[in-house]
Amino acid sequence: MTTVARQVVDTLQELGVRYFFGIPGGNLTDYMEALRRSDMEFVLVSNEAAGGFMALVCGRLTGTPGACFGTFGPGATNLSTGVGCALLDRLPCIAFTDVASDAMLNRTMQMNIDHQALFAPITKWTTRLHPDRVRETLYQAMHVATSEVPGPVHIGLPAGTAGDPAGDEYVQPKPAVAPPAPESAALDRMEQIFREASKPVLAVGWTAVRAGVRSLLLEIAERSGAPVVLTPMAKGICPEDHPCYAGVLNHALSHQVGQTHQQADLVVGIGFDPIEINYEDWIPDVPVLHIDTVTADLDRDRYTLAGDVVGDLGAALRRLAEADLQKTEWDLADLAERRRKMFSRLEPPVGTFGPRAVLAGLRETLPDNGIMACDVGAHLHLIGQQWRTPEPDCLLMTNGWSSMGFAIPAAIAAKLCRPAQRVCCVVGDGGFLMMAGEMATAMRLGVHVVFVLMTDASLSLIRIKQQRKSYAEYGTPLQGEGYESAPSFFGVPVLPARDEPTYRKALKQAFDMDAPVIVEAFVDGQEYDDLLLRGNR
Ligand SMILES: Cc1ncc(C[n+]2csc(CCOP(=O)(O)OP(=O)(O)O)c2C)c(N)n1
Ligand SMILES: [Mg+2]
Repeated sequence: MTTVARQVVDTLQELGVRYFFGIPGGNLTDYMEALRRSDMEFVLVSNEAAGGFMALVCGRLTGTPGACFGTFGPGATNLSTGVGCALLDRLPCIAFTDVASDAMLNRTMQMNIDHQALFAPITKWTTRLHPDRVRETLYQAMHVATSEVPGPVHIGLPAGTAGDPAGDEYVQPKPAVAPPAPESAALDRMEQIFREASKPVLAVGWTAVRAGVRSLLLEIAERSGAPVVLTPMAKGICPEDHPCYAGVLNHALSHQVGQTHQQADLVVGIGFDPIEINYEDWIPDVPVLHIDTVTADLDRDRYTLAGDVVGDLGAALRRLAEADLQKTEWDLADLAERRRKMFSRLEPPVGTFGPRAVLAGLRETLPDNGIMACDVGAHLHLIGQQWRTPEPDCLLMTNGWSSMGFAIPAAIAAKLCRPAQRVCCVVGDGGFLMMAGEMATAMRLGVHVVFVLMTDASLSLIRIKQQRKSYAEYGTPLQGEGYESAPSFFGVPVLPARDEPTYRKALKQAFDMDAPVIVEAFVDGQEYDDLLLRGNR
């Protein structure tokens, strides 16, 4: 006889889940004991939101999500911040919470709220575990979470059932389903529309990264000579020095990227997921050809949807790559000049130590296969355009959910998943305050992550927005009277840097260590003001 708790852990392990992140309530102890005896690892976090972020980063980097957990009520609401991230960043995640027993479900009970209602709008599927259907439920959960479009699932663990006998079950795992091939009429039309355009621009999004279509995409771009613009989460799918590379939408200097896409006579969305930026926010007044696993989300009163190719992205792009494509009318020498101008503005001016210098120093120190996780704020907008990204897995960001606090847990999880690779994190001082407790987690795990803390004493992204409306800086400065930086957080040492040579030395020292370390870069956030939030056109 096996118990429900052991059956849950055995089944997760069979499905390839390696980590279970969370903060226990009393009901979880049976599960934790089962985890202790398994090859999986229970990772205690400081806030359940971090556990959610970590679980989805495991999904991103290994294809198999981690599991995460929060107890009743407040544990579940904390966890929901990570779970929502998995939904809007399209990543698999298996979330568990404690839920009331059948008898107490509709009674008044300490910490008790309706978790099914809480998780319904932020998951692909939410359910309650039944002792007779443990395997069936977990197989279904993994199937739903990993099938396109991937996302989170939630399973409530009814109180008092962990030690019950699990039922005998004769069920098989259900593999993820791949999207079907697009309809052939849609493919014919796609090819015709593409051939008829004289200046198509390829707008590549996050779905293209998941679909692994990098080489097909580059082949189409090279054969047609069409420029490529990327959403931030698609960074790395087209190298920054590629002759067709035009830049990233909606981040630093995106108005300069607009000098290219505003010339287009057709926008070809390739795995373009509007969760990062809507078509209407940047496209010129031209038709859209949308190629994705889901149908186009476009204001059809204002814009023409010339083609909507829904299904397997690889199949659609193969059709284009195999077509007899003519060179389009783009002048790639002009494009190269615009690219050069944009990147030269992103170089740190000599003798300054601002956000650009911090990123440039880190990029030079981090090997090409190193992973950088970044948080949300002004620094992210700069990273989006400035950071050279050799391949998509080397940069972890949230630009669908866009939650501050993502980067620190993301970097810790990345190091757990890819121990042989260098891992660092760029986080603003606001985001750091949100997740400072996870320094204790990093220390306990002993993971070598270099946390680069960008201290500009402000919620800079919001400060810039205040300034654009001529409002006062109110509620955005982070350091009041008596504020002091710390020499260490929970044992993680802080190497402070106020100038370039000290910073470079600190980075070297940090990467030479074998334990978590913070490099705190004190910078003037004014440098962002000219570079960010300049629009897309
Ligand atoms: C959880 C959450 N709360 C609030 C926001 C809104 N927000 C976006 S950026 C930002 C400022 C971030 O400040 P900091 O971490 O210091 O980064 P900086 O902008 O200074 O680079 C805020 C408050 C958010 N995205 N996520
Ligand atoms: Mg800041």
